[in-house]
Amino acid sequence: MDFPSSLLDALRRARHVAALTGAGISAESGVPTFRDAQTGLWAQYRPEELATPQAFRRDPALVWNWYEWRRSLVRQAAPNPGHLALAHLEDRVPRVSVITQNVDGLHHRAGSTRIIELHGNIARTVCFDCRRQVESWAGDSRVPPHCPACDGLLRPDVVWFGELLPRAALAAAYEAAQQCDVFFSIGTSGLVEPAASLPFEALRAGAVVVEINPQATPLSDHATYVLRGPSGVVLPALLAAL
Ligand code: BJW
Ligand code: ZN
Repeated sequence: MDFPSSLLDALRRARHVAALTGAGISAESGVPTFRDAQTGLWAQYRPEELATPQAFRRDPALVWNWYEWRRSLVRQAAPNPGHLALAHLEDRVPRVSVITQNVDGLHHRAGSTRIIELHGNIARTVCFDCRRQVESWAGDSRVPPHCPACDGLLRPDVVWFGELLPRAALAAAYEAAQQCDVFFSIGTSGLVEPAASLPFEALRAGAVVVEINPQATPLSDHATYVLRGPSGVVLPALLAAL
């Protein structure tokens, strides 16, 4: 795979690289993206319609079971060469910030050290009412189980549409976008705010912005470089070219 020499130079000079990742980076690990049609049991639902507090209020068991199914997919999944290449970029660049919209924890398992999780993590469970984090609900076979503290319903510790992103994570993401030399947007459709604004923030601040995605997105016409292809192929090739 050939890369523009100006891109390789920018990466070799970079002191701080930020990478915004979306569901596409985990696709090659077997974790389905959001805007792909779902399969099997879930084929009749659109993820956008399940990932909301309204959906949870309407049918908590449906939403809980959907997350149980996704938790089982994530448990079986392993980081792919794209996650691993981002982790290894830390050997080349003094500071690498991984800003992820994913809730699957695969960047941690790949060994990245500076990870900003914008939309939470599916492995954690909190109470819908009192927001306490709950570690165990052994013996409670209700679906969803109830909060030991207030009897509210338990839910995954993720950010649904209409909910606020964790304040510290969002602040750290903006800071990384504004301070990095090179900003990657990898495997995200760029449709969901506020994450979708981060590459534009980086552009405004003068960073080189690189999109890695097999498909065009609203960012494509604005990015400094567009690398069309799966991130599990493009990222390792880019690292090797460095
Ligand atoms: C590959 C590949 C391979 C495939 N290699 N690539 C401003 C304007 C309009 C609306 C809003 C706005 N500000 C806020 C809103 C409302 C809303 C929003 O953005 N709506 C839009 C849909 C219009 N945002 C919110 O509500 C956010 N909260 C908020 O802003 O609070 C304040 C506020 C509220 C209300 C109004 C105004 C302000 C919260 C957003 C939370 C998103 N939550 C989810 C679920 C998380 C939990 C879970 O996992 O279940 O996050 S939804 C879902 O979308 C998930 C994802 O993180 C997120 C982004 O999706 P992503 O990662 O981009 O995946 P896909 O599937 O869309 O794309 C995959 C891409 O991969 C594709 O491009 C493929 O081509 C590519 N790909 N294979 C590389 N091998
Ligand atoms: Zn509670």
